[in-house]
Amino acid sequence: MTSSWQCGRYRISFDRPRVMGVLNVTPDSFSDGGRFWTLEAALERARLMIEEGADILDIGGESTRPGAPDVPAEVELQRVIPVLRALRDIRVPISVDTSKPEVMRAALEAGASIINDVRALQLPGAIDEVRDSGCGIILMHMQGQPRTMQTQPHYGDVVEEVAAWLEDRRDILTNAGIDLPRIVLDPGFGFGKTHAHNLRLLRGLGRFVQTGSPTLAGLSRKSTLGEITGKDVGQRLGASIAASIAAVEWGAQIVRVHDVAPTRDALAVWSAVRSTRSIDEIKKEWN
Ligand code: HH2
Repeated sequence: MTSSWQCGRYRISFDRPRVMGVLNVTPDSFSDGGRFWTLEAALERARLMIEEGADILDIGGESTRPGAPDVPAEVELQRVIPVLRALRDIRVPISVDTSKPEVMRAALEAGASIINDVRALQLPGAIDEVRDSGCGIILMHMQGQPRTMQTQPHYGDVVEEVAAWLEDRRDILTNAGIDLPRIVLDPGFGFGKTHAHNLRLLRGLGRFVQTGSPTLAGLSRKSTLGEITGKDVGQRLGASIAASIAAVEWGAQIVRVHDVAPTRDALAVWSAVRSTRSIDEIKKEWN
């Protein structure tokens, strides 16, 4: 198992679970669309998440919620690049959530250290954009495309199929000359998956651990949590924390969340319960 992740000038260690804070600079994201839409609001949100202890920020300029329309590259660039430029000097690595090669190039030039691609670098030219940059890469699995992915997702063995697909994508990258320690895998909760598929994947994260690459889990506020609890998207904090804890318990190294501070608190307590180390050591690790 890779015990750290190489992301440009950063090396993220997995001596404890890492919290990736989500910043959607979009009008239509499923849980926070329109809230961090101006540059000022986006920067305020970014600074708050850093203060709360986010290990990584993930900035997105296109919603990938079920049914979301495609956004032209110029629009995505206008949303994401000014935020990146303004955050250039912050002390945490910034990830950009995009599938478009031209956005990847501009984001890396503007200081991003990670490219998070829900399409796993499948668009023509995407691999070339990231290859020589040294950036970290998140390869996520999605069945179909956002517009239609929830219509009728179908798998034989969802865990095996998703993990094997990600291993194949990872092989394509390493054969193209991208070093393994730059790559993180993500089963893509909610991306062409039913609620049952999502739960099966969560219980099956051990299979992703066996790939030897770090695993990221993004369950925060997602509809499966709403289905279980009957809560609207704004009321899913407890459910999201439980999902993050379950994910790290099953082997995820990174959780992608909208609510950084409560997730960190929960993970610190989880670490203390699981570990035989002293509380002082745990506090040092998390504060
Ligand atoms: N989920 C979303 C977006 N990007 N990236 C990865 N690697 N993993 C995920 O699970 C993931 C992701 C969807 O969440 P959000 O960004 O909050 O919503 P939207 O796509 O509507 O902006």
